[in-house]
Amino acid sequence: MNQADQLQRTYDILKNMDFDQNSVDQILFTGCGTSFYLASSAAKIYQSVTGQFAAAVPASELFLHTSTLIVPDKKYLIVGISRSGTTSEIILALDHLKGNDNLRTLALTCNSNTPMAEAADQVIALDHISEKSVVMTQSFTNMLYALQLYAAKQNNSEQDLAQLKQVPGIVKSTIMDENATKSLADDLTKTRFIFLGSGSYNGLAKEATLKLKEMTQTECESYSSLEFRHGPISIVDESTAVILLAQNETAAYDQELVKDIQRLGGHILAMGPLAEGFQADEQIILTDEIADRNRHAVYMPALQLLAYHRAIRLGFDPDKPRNLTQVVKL
Ligand code: F1P
Repeated sequence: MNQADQLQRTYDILKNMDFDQNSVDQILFTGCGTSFYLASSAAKIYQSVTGQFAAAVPASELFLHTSTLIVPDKKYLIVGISRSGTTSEIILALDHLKGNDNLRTLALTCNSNTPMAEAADQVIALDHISEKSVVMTQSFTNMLYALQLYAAKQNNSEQDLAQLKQVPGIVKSTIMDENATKSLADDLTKTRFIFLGSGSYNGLAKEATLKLKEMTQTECESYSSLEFRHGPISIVDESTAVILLAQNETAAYDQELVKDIQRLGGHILAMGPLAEGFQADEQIILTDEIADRNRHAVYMPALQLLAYHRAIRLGFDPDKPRNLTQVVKL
């Protein structure tokens, strides 16, 4: 619930940082688990803001399958993301790539006193985020926001920076509205959850899925929104809840998708800058005063709270997911 204040501190840190221009052929964003889902959104945001090739890859792939990702003679920036800075795979990946003159590294972490931060050429340190929970919540939102500010700075995009500056205030005014997430979380007739988001919002849909899985051990899935119609839609019935991360860019298709799912008995919670008259079972209407590419952090608290309320409703301790520790080590 204190994400708005933390986002403001993240803004102040990024505002005062200078970055080298990236004269590289490709940027690879990498991390594990939540930090990998963050990487997948961040890569798409970075590419759409700067026009420079960017992709995301799980940190393990960088040392297990290097030749599928890194081509000799091309220049790369590796952006390593890790709340703890100590997850085994991210350290192994950076160690494995050390000594390659075509590579530079940028670390994004909530703990700058770590081997990952020491190994990187430059560090974005969000040490004000000291989450005690196993499950990542505000660390995800803040690291995502930091990478959006980074992309806008790299592109000298005053308009994006001005819009991103509004994000902490928008989160502050929307975070207390828990009605839609709580009523869905409390509805025990819904036993199957699907999260849909496309483009840079697909990483958010995957992260929302992981939150629900970690906090409640519910089997749930995520898809790129329209992909859901190509097969997975066959599982929809009255026990299915679909959470759609809508955007202005996808508006022409979002309403039809909702209708298709409702026709099959599915229950829809739509979130985003929904136009007047948009129909869904439940709605969380988010501002359209900032562009799709800058609005991501505003969706996150509601998605995290859905998992939190569901965990409480089911009698689980959301801070103690089964089979998971705060840092996963090999
Ligand atoms: C990432 C991670 C999370 C997971 C759990 C343990 O760690 O594996 O994905 O949900 O919170 O940590 P990190 O590399 O970002 O510290």
